[in-house]
Amino acid sequence: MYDLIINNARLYPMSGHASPATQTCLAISDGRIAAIGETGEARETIDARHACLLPGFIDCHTHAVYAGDRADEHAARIAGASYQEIARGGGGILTTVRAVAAASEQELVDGARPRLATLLAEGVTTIEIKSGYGLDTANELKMLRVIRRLGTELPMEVIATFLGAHTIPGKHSHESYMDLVIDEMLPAAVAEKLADAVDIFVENIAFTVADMERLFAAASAHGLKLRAHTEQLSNMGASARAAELGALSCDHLERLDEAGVRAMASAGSVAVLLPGAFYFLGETRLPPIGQLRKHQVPIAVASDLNPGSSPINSLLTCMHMAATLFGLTPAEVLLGVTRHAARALGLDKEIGSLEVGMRADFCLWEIAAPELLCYQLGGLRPLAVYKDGQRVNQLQATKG
Ligand code: DI6
Ligand code: FE
Repeated sequence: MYDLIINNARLYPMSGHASPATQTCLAISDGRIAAIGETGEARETIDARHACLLPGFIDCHTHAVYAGDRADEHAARIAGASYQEIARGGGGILTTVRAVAAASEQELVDGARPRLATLLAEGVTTIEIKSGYGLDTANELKMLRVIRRLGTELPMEVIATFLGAHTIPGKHSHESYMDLVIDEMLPAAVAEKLADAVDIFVENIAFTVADMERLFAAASAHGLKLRAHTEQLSNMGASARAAELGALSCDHLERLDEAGVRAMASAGSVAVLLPGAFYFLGETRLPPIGQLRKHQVPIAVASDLNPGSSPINSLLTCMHMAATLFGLTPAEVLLGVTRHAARALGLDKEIGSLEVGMRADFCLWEIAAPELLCYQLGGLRPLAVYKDGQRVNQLQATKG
């Protein structure tokens, strides 16, 4: 006796490719996929009426916990200032750091909850959220606790990434800040089990490749997964080194060169592309999509939701941008928010595709084909969202 059977679905398992399966039913027990293509007895049976059934989407790179906004900096950039100029002048990330310091844990939870609920309503069942607007031990831990609380308050999987190395607060030298991150913040986060991974912003306005090597050595010793923001604004050779050191993903990558692509390919590191930041910062240089394809680097797509470079509370919008701005095929985009996004989180045995034994995180979409999700901008919502086999949305369907 299964817990749930979904019949008459057009199944898109996203295991290896983005094509539909020949089977039309999915059986669920104990929150996991128990069978594909076999019917039987179940406590509940649902007729999907030929809706498309896809894995729940995974937004594998966000900064969704923050306070305040940066609309004035947006206006300054429209008037000609660059993101780097604003950052060097004490604005940018530091503007949000001040707002987060002034906010309580409860205020941060209350601010982030509707952002996550909006993503959930779009079919996002797993979200990764980074700290990085604390930049001192108390505030980094506060952010990480907020991220953990969101995971208990919402029916979503929330993955916490420690990004203490986001930028250098004014009162610190480069070295003294890295000492604080590695010797104080990281062990404290580990002691409270507040982080699943570490990340670092390797950039000419932030941290060096040598800083990343130090952080990764310490984080690996604590058993954390490794991620890195690399080659977004300048080419520092950081992706190649991150991949060699075992980073699950390198993210942004507009300035990645072929040597970096090769290193990522041989290490199996995922290229996480963030078209929302490309769009919002008015970037013109594209990530090297052709080379990523040529060397078969798995590509993921995420929202980068944050108040400075991607104030875009919609993974579907970023999926559309990945197709229209980056030229990814709809199949690449769909794998980028399912299987490859799971791999960027090190969770591809659990989520991101529909295979027997994996978690029953999936959505029903009343659309002609999943390609519609990269084609139509706005107005698309899944008919039903299931997390661990439980229905977690109660929304009206929107037909594409
Ligand atoms: N790269 C980004 O695009 C975000 N962080 C990062 O390392 C921007 C964060 C911000 O501007 O608040
Ligand atoms: Fe980011």
